[in-house]
Amino acid sequence: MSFSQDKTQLENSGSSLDSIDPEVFEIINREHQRQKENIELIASANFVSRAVLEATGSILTNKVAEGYPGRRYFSGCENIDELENLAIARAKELFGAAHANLEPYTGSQANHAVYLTVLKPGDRILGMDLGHGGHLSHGARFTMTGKHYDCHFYQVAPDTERLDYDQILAQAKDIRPKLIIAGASSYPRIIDFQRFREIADEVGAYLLADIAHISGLVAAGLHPSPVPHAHFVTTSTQKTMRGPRSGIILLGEHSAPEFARKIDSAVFPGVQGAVHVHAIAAKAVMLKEAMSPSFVAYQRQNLENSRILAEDLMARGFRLVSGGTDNHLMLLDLTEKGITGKEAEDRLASVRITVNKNLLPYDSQKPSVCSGIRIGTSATTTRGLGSKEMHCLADLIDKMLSSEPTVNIITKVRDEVSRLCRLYPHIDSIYDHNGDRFALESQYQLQS
Ligand code: DSN
Repeated sequence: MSFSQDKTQLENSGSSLDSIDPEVFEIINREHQRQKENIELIASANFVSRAVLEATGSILTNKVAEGYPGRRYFSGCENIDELENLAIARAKELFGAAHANLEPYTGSQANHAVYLTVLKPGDRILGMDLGHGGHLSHGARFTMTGKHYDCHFYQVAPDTERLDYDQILAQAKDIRPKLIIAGASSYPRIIDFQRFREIADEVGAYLLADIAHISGLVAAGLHPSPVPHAHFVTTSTQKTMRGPRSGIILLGEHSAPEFARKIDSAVFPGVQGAVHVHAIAAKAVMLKEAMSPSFVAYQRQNLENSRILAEDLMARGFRLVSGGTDNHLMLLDLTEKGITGKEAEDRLASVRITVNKNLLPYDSQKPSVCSGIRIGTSATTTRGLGSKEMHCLADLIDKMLSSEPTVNIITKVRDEVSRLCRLYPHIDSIYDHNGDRFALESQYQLQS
């Protein structure tokens, strides 16, 4: 094929992914179908609005930009500068931050930029143990962080399964880390960031608060904010924030004067190259949505759904790590039910309920098996499921996990999942900016 034929094909292709690449089109359609037919209870999952989806898939993906607004390495960035400045201003306003960097590709990249800002190879980090709720990028030995730095870990207390701040202080005094990381991927309780800062100050460490899971709750004022306390705050944006797969770094008034320029240099050119301009646009839209009263209403319902589901499951004999939840997620210990996390994940998947197996504190199982599962309510709440449906979900989970389900039970649970999915269709979540209600509208149009 000649160059001109190739150009003509590109120009004539219009919007038709189906004609250009039927295989990819078909896979996307199948995934769309899967999302429509499954109850999504993975705690890090969510559904973005049509507006966020449009920004993510926009022509901004064509633009190359490196550096920061007004300081670019390529020309033609006048629109991109305006866009990034808008996103930065919104992030600062929403989180009460003095400085925001919107360029990290992910939450992990944001963490790596913080490490590059304050650490040298071999420096000591104290973060939360992966098996107790921490995150891979906080220093697990097989990761880049684990290989480059001297990583130590605090755990939850054996009796309460909660953070024991006195114990963390004692450990910090012993280890003398240069950086302490507060934040988790599977911790169902409030995190006291002020106390973490006091601990960091006592041992002369910097404090990083990684709020990837709870940033939507923080933005809505439903979890204490780390911005006034931590030297650095990082988050991914696709979980409770309900945005694209990306990251943000925030600095408070107290740390911006010292670290604003350093953190920007650490992101670019320190750990990243060109800006994902389409993701900056999607984050700007996400931030605008998060400023609306409907976002606060959504997060309130998310917390209410989580609380109801947790209480219902406990009433049905499930043991929850730490005895419950304060946020959007919970950890079920399945030891007494006689099944592993892996078996539970598979059993629920067979009736189209999606969860993930999860290590529990002091777990005796290996990570590919686990003794528990993690459940979160962010995605189902976006889809519109409310308190009544949480009672129903507790019943379905109980039927599938409390004993080996019969064929009859599996059929009944599958039917009920289908009914819920039809009742609350896979949606764009469009926010009613005139009121406190979040309204749900039109399905994605991929198949129409
Ligand atoms: N951090 C992982 C999780 O919590 O599921 C993926 O983002």
